[in-house]
Amino acid sequence: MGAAISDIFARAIIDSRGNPTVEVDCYVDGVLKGRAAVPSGASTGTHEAVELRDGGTQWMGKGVQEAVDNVNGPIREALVGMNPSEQESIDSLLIKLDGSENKGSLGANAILGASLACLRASSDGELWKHICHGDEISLPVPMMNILNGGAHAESNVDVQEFMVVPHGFQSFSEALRAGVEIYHSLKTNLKQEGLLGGVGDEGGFAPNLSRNEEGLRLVREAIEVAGYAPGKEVSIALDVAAQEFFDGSNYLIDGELISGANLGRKYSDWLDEYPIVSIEDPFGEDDWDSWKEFTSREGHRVQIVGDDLYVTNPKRLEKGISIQASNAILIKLNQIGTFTETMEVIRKSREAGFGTIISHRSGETSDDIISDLAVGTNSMQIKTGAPARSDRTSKYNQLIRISEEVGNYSQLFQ
Ligand code: 2PG
Ligand code: MG
Repeated sequence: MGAAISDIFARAIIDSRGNPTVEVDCYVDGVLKGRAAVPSGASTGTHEAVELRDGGTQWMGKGVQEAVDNVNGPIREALVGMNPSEQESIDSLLIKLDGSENKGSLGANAILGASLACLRASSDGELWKHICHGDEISLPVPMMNILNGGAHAESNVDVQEFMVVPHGFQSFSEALRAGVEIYHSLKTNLKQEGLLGGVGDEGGFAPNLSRNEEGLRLVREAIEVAGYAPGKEVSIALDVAAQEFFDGSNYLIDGELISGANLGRKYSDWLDEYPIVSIEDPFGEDDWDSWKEFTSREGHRVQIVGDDLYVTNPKRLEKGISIQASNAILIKLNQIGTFTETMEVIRKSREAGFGTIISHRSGETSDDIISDLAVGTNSMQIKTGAPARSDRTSKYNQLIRISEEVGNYSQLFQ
């Protein structure tokens, strides 16, 4: 007789934006062995798996009682008695139990919480070791979002995330230190220019700027002032999240309505001028033609990442691979809803030669599972916000702990 799940229990907790979210506990043979909390997006793709919210007046309509009840009812009933190490069977049972295309019956938030609580319960010791099965691994290069705009900030900046990518280092800890120093130098510079206001949802500063390009200038300057070489040691990554300013035909950026082709040219100008190594969601989630044109023209010199485009969904990814819409994918567990499906998407992306970036959501908890996932799958890149606020630093801090055992640092963008 192997170990058996003896109980599954869910509760509503509060996330980093002050909204309720689902947390699930998994008990094995009467002992609490695994706990997982579910994150939540703001600039969500329409093709994502469904996050069940109660609506109504309580919790501003964002309650998750129904999702919690689904875990404590049908999901618990289905999983009790199973061996927690049978992750694939657990996940396919959860998918079958839900029965819908997009996990809209039980809720992807209910399903993911259960899937990840079982994953944690099945690993004796460090989760990243459990995921990697002894394969060669390295610490991921972090994409650190230090200047926030778009749906994550109350500013006039259209681009959602201006990130620094400290790639030119021998170890994760040196890279992290560079990112932290740049974060502080940006703060000082913004203060001097009278631009320092609040911070956005992911801990980055959220100034009002005359043009989006000003964000690039400020970040490059912050890299220099901190004493690092832009492009050589530290580069820039953007998440444009362009769907947020797409009207179905044109893009409203810098106060002007422009076509996808012209937006692509604007990015090319930025690539000529700034050390940008990665651009995420440069176009809308169904504007495949613009993606394809831009990737064929610029894919040789920049990583082009699909987030809202793919929503970690194997079918959308297949389409993207077949037309070469991008050369990389953002991986978010809650966009698809189970651990097994996420691993499948990572495998498919690798086979196609796509880069993989494991990502947080703008609404987070202290759960640091994405750090273990990034190392365990050897994804080489992680995106998890500013190096500030404990919902973001919990991930960086877990990577510091892992780096005490794993010396290799990602050689990407070298
Ligand atoms: C994104 C994410 C995370 P959200 O667009 O990549 O940074 O934002 O969780 O709001 O979708
Ligand atoms: Mg994104």
